Amino acid sequence: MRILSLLLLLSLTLSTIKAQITIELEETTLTEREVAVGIQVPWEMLYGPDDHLWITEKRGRVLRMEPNSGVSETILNIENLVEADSEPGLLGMALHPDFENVPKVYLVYNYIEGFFNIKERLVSYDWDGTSLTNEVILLDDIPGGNIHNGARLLISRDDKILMTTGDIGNGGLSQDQLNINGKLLRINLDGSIPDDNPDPNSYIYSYGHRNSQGLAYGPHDLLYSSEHGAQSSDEFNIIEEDRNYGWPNVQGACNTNSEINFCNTFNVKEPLAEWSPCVAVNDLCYYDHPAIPEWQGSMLMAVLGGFAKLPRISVLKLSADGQSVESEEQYFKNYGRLRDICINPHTGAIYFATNGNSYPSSGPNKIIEYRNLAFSGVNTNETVVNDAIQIKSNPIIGDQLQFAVDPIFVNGQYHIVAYNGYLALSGSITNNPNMQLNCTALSAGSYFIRVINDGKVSTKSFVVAR
Ligand SMILES: [Ca+2]
Ligand SMILES: [Ca+2]
Repeated sequence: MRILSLLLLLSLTLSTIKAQITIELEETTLTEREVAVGIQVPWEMLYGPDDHLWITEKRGRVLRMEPNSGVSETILNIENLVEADSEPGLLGMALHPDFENVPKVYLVYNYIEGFFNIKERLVSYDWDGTSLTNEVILLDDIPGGNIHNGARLLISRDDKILMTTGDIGNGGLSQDQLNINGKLLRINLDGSIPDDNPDPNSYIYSYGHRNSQGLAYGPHDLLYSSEHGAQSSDEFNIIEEDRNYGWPNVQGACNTNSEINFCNTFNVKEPLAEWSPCVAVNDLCYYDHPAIPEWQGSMLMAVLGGFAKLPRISVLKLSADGQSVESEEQYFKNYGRLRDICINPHTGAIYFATNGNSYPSSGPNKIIEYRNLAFSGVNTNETVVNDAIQIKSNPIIGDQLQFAVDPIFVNGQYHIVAYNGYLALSGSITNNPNMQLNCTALSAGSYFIRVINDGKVSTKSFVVAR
């Protein structure tokens, strides 16, 4: 009987341990939670200002998932439109920067035209609170291929759509200024060409790319991209307007005789870091949230594994000026291929999407969360106070952000966090519950204020519309 009790206790203990997988950073413990399983190859995953995860499934669906329960609804099914064999599919997604007032969703997918001619298009849909409706084609007839279709989307700080295109297996296209493959495109939200593009008659913003599938802003509003190399030289770049990134003449750094010649002639921008053999670098997300201090100021990069078979999340610690990578730490190597990552702006938790152990994904594909429970109020004495922050004139149009806090937060701290997770502003609440901040540094988009004082915490969302 005593042995039975011991065995029962042991099995209970083991099951408790299994339920609480953790990793230890220097001072922070991150706890795993399986949010959802069975996604049919998640490609893009965003944390929306509606506090839901927005996920594209490569086969042609968009899911909207409640991140605590993992319950999701299919809000768009265009499997009949989407070509999803091999690398093509429903791929990139971005939400309008003022989503609460302009609930538009931008998507990129591949389709078949004529006799198995693969194409790619950029479209917008309207979110009506239940589903995505009213497809509008913004950019059509982009040449696609069985491989290298780019398709990562990001809305720029000045409200343009940034879209990567791949070389579709034909490297010569990347240096051809008359072809939009192998490029980073800059597009107005209505699909027209911005008149301040390098060439006002072209969507092309930068060129010489092979197949870039990671785009994110980092410190000082620098724009970063990841890019798949051929067999070697996966790249991590800073994107500058009208610059040449070398492909197919240059792979990675300019370090062979022919590369050095080409780089000098065509002013090639070299990567900050490169990986050989290729590890298949993918989604990027800048981490500057106070929840995980060890990772602040780092770019998180989802890595599929590639030839090297080394899937992981790479934490790329950036220098203070953002111009170099100081170190790389690797985490989460035992989940198979990792395609995408996003950040919960409230808790600082990260979510990553797994893509199985083999291409294009045998599954099971999961959404996994890692969170510092000590930050978010769990296991601490932090008390959440509701309705303790008032924001004047939300959405914010001018350059002043005015908010009032309950007097219990006077002498506390405030953090203003963007909905993609980066810490935009922070400071002290001194003596006066009425705060007025210069917010010219905040670009259009969704944010929230988090105030904390003496074990009490409160948050409030707002929008900057410019
Ligand atoms: Ca390059
Ligand atoms: Ca090289």
